[in-house]
Amino acid sequence: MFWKKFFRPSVGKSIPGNGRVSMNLVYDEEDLSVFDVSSIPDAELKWTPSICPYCGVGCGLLVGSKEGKLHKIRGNPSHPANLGLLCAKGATLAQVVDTPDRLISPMTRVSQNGEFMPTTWEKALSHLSQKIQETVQRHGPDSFAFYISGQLLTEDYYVINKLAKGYLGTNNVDSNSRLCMASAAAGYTASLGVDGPPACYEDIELSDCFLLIGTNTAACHPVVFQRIKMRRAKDPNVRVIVVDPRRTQTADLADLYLPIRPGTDVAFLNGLLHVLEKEGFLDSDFIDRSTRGWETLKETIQEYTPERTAHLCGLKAEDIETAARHFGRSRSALSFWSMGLNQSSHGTAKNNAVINLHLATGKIGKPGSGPFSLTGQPNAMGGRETGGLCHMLPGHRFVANEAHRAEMEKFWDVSPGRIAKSAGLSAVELFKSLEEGVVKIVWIIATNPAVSIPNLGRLTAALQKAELVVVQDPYFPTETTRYAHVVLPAAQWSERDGTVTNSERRISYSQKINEPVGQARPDWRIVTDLARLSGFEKAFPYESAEDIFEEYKESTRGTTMDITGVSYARLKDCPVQWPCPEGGVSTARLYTDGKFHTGDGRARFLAHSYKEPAESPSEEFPMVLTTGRVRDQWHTMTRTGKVDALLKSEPYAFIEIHPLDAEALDIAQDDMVEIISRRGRARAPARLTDRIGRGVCFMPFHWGELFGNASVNLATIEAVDPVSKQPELKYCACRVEKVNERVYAR
Ligand SMILES: Nc1nc2c(c(=O)[nH]1)N[C@H]1C(S)=C(S)[C@@H](COP(=O)(O)OP(=O)(O)OC[C@H]3O[C@@H](n4cnc5c(=O)[nH]c(N)nc54)[C@H](O)[C@@H]3O)O[C@H]1N2
Ligand SMILES: Nc1nc2c(c(=O)[nH]1)N[C@H]1C(S)=C(S)[C@@H](COP(=O)(O)OP(=O)(O)OC[C@H]3O[C@@H](n4cnc5c(=O)[nH]c(N)nc54)[C@H](O)[C@@H]3O)O[C@H]1N2
Ligand code: SF4
Ligand SMILES: [Mo]
Repeated sequence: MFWKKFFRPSVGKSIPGNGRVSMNLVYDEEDLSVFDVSSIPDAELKWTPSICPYCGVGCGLLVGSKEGKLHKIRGNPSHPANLGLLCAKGATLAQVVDTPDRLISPMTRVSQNGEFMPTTWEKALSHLSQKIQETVQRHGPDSFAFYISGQLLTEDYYVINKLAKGYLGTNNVDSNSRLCMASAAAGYTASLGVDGPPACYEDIELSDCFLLIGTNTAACHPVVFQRIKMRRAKDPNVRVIVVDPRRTQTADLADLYLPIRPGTDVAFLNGLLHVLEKEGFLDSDFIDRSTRGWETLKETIQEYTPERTAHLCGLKAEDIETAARHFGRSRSALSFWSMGLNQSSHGTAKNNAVINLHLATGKIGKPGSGPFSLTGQPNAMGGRETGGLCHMLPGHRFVANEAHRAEMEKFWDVSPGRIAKSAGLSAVELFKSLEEGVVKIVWIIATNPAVSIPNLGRLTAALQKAELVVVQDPYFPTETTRYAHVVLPAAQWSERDGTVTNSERRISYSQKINEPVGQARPDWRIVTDLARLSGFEKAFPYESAEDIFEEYKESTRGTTMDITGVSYARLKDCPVQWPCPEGGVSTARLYTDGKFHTGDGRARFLAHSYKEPAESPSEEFPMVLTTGRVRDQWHTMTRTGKVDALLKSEPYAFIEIHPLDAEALDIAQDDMVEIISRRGRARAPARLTDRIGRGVCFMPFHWGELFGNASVNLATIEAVDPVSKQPELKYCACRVEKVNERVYAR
């Protein structure tokens, strides 16, 4: 294909197989034409390399455009993340950029019932700047907060953090990554010394065993799943273990599928380690040389016999033994996980428990081995690097660390003591502070909390108490703009340039392809303009995303994620994995020397016992509600919800329930049912399936008020993990009831 010339091959080899799969989860170069909505021949289009703005796989794209309009999307065969493969979401991106609901001008609310009037950028930003300064003066810096997103670019994050933490003096910058990767970040930091998955995608082709726990990889990271699938097809000795309360598309690939009782993963992982120890699969040299804390952990796992673990997790003892043997006997093993572990009131413990398996067997820092959290959003990793959470500063630094604060104060050229000493408000805390009237102004960028936060009824009511809500989004309306006083039109994906870091620590450059719709502006530009209007012209001199990147990368010099060797020019040639210091090379794997960033160089075994989730089923609420995603929709549907090809597979929200539970509740297939929890209720047609365990129901969270009004987050709980502050979106008590309403759909 002629577009191959756009990128120099960077890995020098391609994935075996032709990328075609029976369920059409993933498409290769030629198959992608099924998504073409344009008949313009390829040769007449200009092909520009880009990066998919959806999931953390970080696929490279080639975008075919003509006269500023996008027409076709292909996988970039030379991008090391996907080597030409794409899923349907990436393949239909050309259809989501110029939609009739693009926000084309800043607007201010003019009436109580939600009418907005266009205004100019100048007026909107000077009003905001004035209001923020007044409020900060009157109520202190912590009366202001940014609530941002893993879908921003690294450059956006950096500018927002610098403004808030360095110049306004508040650490109230948190992101939807708090609902997503916070437990993984906290888990890595506690176990290994710093955040960041040690393995890389190439390890998939080198691994003999895959433990997929709490991840529906087939639906949510389809291209990674395809690579796993091809690896397994190639070698009959490869073993795939899937641990999920639902028998998902991912579980269909498993040699061993374990339908775990929701919330019991710590017990399960301790149980695996128990068997690994008893059956002599541990790497005692590695334990002696490279770790601390084994004796305590060894004591903890004693009680997790296969029988007791099986009882706690609702599994068979022999399956737990088999899983441990697959893991232990394999030459190399990768563990993948995502929200099934992270979104829990014990999410950090679950992360530590997976990492323990790899440390105890020495399966880390070696080809084909390692713990490997799958990042949800395209640049959630970039957020973790730039300090995009309320307890962090750029370059893996922490707000609570005096030396780190001093380094950043010097770097940002602000007076000593300017950066506040303690962490700001994390996502759920932020909404509670709005409720209490402590935070008066919230500026929401690239996230749609009026669909995505837990206990939606309570937390969105809190938004109504704010004096000023600013929402910066490419689209209008969204569920969240309903609460806004000011809306700002953001340029999106193809309309701006900058960098993102994917799940394997790989930084890619995403190029601008077309001009922003209307008056939309890149996020970094909007925040820079605001900073300048607020009297910080000198500190915010940026005229391009590259200016910001050059400053930011200098802040990483000498840190565990040093990227001083990275430049836009280098990234345009080939994306690189951090660390990549000046004069250095891209780093595929971390900890290859068995030394960790813990001070003494040893990783930590962290021992946790199984604890019950925040809310247990009761007589009134006897079932467990778990939530998640479907393959062809992205979050709150502001983009994917407008693409016919993507709506075909799942046009409506649904509630999965086991046929025997349904029978007891007199519920038939497609009956309208309601999930009711202590907090609220969500309604959708019932889907009877034995792919879900007894006593559990599942509902996707995509369909908010504007897309069918089936917000499962009206029922979810805002309980959080004590370390990561990540909410328990995967577990709460509920009951399911039939609603006497005819379903006309289907
Ligand atoms: N199609 C699609 N892909 C996406 C996204 C999207 O919206 N749509 N979003 C992206 C983002 S931001 C993220 S964070 C990722 C999320 O990717 P995933 O984490 O793979 O997705 P989820 O569906 O949220 O949850 C994964 C699985 O966890 C299981 N689970 C629930 N409770 C438990 C439990 O207690 N233990 C275990 N072991 N498993 C449990 C659920 O049954 C579910 O199948 O996907 C990314 N990719
Ligand atoms: N029940 C339940 N709830 C969940 C989850 C779950 O598994 N279950 N998962 C949680 C997780 S892991 C996540 S990541 C969140 C995701 O939840 P959200 O972040 O709320 O979901 P999105 O729909 O991705 O919202 C992104 C918003 O940014 C806009 N946008 C897109 N590109 C740009 C841009 O370039 N600039 C700007 N300014 N805006 C842009 C989009 O139009 C959209 O309005 O949901 C969380 N909520
Ligand atoms: S796998 Fe993820 S990054 Fe790749 S095309 Fe699909 S959504 Fe985009
Ligand atoms: Mo996420």
